[in-house]
Amino acid sequence: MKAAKTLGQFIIEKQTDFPYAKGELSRLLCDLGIAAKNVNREVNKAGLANIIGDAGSVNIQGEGQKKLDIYANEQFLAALQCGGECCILVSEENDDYIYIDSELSKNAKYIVAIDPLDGSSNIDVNVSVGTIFSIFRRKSVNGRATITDVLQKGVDQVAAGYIIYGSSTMLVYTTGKGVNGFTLDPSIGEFCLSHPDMKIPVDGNIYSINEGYYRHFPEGIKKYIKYCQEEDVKTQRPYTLRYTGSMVADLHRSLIKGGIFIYPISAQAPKGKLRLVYECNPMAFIVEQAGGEASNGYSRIMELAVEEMHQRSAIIIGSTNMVLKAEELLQKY
Ligand code: AHM
Ligand code: MG
Repeated sequence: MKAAKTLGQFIIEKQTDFPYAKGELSRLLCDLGIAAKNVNREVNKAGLANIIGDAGSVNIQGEGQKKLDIYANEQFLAALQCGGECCILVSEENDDYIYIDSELSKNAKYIVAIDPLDGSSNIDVNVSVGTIFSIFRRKSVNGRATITDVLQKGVDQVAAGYIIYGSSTMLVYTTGKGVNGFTLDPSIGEFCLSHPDMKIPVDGNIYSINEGYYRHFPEGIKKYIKYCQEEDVKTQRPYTLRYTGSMVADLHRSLIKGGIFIYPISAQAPKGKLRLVYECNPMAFIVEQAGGEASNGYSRIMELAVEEMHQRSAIIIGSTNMVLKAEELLQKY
């Protein structure tokens, strides 16, 4: 029997896609994989240890932090500090960006933006959660990297990925040459290539949106929801609704089966809820690389100007034909 390729082996093998690569991005991706394994271990024993529930603190977005949000944030920060390839970390859990000041990182070129534990309210009820990461190369050459290095558009990402802590744990990433998925084999403690060259179906029949906020959505989104619910054999409508409250889980399903995920602007969230830098952009990079689309309804997500680290955006993302239809109705009404 042929042994499965591990994440580490795959990353090193793919380094030749970038002829001038010195292995720094490869090492950075491996560091993120190690932190993911630590977080996975804690997520898996959440019910046993005293790590479920609120930490009693609030992050910059005014959201209550879970103990595991903080643990995951510390794990990723520690891995990047030890690795020496990252000069700045931007995290959903920290108001400001963090300089990685270690002797090892004095020549580090990369900036990592991360949502350490997305969908963390689902931890207490054993529903899948995830980690989302985005990687940029700093633009400035000398001195400390600055806020300008941090505020880059999605199109400038050099890599992005997510980890889903689900019925199995998977790491999915892209460096701009397709998307590959790795499943954690707990018996050897390694992520192994299980989903090579992932492609999102062009069409789908699953839609994912928090319909509880229906009354507060823009007219075009209401029209799209009604379109999803209409009977039409040719387009397999009515579509099925699936919404977990974990974007990583909902998008992972869309990537594999086809589908659309929408978090629009609404009366309560006039700029949308999800964060552009460490939620929308990395997911947009992955979905586009798998052949899908990601927009805010009017413009491509990855081309949106980034004015501040914790900026929010509406997002319509998934199978191309579904995204195009939702955009069409949003723009019409
Ligand atoms: P979080 O990063 O604070 O966990 O919030 C992001 C999550 C997404 O994973 C999910 O799609 C969305 O928030 C759910 O929000 P809502 O409960 O408003 O539908
Ligand atoms: Mg999140």
